[in-house]
Amino acid sequence: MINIDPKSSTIEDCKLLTLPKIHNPAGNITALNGNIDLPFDIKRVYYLYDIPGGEERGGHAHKELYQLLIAASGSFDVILDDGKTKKTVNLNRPYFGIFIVPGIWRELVNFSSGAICLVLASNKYNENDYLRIYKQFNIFKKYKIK
Ligand code: T46
Repeated sequence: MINIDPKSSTIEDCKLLTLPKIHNPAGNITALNGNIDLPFDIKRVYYLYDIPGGEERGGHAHKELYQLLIAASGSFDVILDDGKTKKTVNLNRPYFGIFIVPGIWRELVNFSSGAICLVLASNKYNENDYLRIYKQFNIFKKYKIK
């Protein structure tokens, strides 16, 4: 299990992963095994769908949670922010996933019609794990970017 200090994590710790694809003329399959195809054990799966045009999701950071975000259908942009630097990752294929470490502010924007954001997460839902106010996120990071 990966272990990154959330107070000093940076956007460089977040990686765009190319996921294994089992090709089949009748339709492809991607199978994800925790701690094998992604660097954490999967404790929770959730997905965002029926997202109205122009809506944005996210707008928070996690203190301990590791996640893999996949555009299971359609496309959207993930803006990653470590308090010092930002980068935008476009997800538009079900065989790409953005691995997000704790201590990273994220915003999900530009959802296409019918987009589905599939999330594999390292822990069960815990509202105390969220930093939902940007100022509190900055205090949490204490600007200790490595
Ligand atoms: C993230 C992005 C990509 C639960 O009760 N259980 C859950 O497992 C989740 C994920 C959410 N909820 C409740 C909490 C809120 O009352 O569902 C409501 C909406 O959650 P939130 O405002 O956090 O939704 P998003 O789309 O802004 O964020 C979600 C995840 O919370 C977050 O971890 O990274 O998707």
